[in-house]
Amino acid sequence: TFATLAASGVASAAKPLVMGFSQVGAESEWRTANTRSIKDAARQAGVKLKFADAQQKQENQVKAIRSFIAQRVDVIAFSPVVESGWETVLREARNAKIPVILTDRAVNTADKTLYTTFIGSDFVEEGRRAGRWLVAHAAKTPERKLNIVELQGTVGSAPALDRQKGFAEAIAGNAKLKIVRSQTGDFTRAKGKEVMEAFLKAHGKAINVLYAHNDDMAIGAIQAIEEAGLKPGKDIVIISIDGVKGAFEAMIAGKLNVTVECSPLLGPQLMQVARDVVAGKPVPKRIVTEEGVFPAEVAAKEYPNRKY
Ligand code: GYE
Repeated sequence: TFATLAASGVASAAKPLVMGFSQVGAESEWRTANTRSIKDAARQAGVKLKFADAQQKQENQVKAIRSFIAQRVDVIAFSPVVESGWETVLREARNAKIPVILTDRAVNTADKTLYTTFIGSDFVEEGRRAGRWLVAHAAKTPERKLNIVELQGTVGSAPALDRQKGFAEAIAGNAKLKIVRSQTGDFTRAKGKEVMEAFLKAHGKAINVLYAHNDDMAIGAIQAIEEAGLKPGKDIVIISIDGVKGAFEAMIAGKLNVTVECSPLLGPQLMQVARDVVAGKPVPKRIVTEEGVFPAEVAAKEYPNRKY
């Protein structure tokens, strides 16, 4: 197993643990906070971090992982941009006896022994939370039908697939709620705005609800909605995910209705788990982040407590 293999190569007190980390990119406020958390936690834990930004491209991540293997780092951690296509490179890491920790996003390899553990959120549950909020909201509105448009995250990424699934599950069977359009905005503000403009062109005032897989796309869409002469948060109810400061600001301004929290502050946990893995200690296969739901009504009160 990794544990026994890794134990033989345990970093001595004099030699700091070396971690290669391949980050998705810098596509959102969430990601910026995640990168900061990882870098700060590494510094505090005395971990030597080799950090590579993949600019949302799987091929760049594969290259980075291969370079970490060539450099013989103690542990590799990464946040996979998409779920599939990792078997080959993960086998190379295993052959080199370097343990791999997944953070934030999951892979869908059949062989679960290709990585040691996965630290991150339950994205399906986040989608359900968003859907449940809408079901409760819909029960209080007089309209007979609510048309929903969905801004999806990066195609093939775990959070896009899971947030779509959880939301669909939570609204299924509610005759009032219907998704009329669903398209990717790649988790960025610019794309969120662009795709929302297209949604508005096609459906205009018929759109009642926007479900965005992250806050940044919602913030981009808010601009598009305002430019179309409509009131975000009122004419179109907006639900998003992450809980970044920008979302709280939008809620305080009355332009966003609710954000479902997804914590990017995974750094301290990652460093602890990396130490345990390299020391040969057993670690759980799945470590789930704890998070909540923040409707606009509590935004002003919660804002000062937000850490990202
Ligand atoms: O929600 C989004 C970011 O993987 C959970 O990636 C992460 C997502 C997050 O771009 O803002």
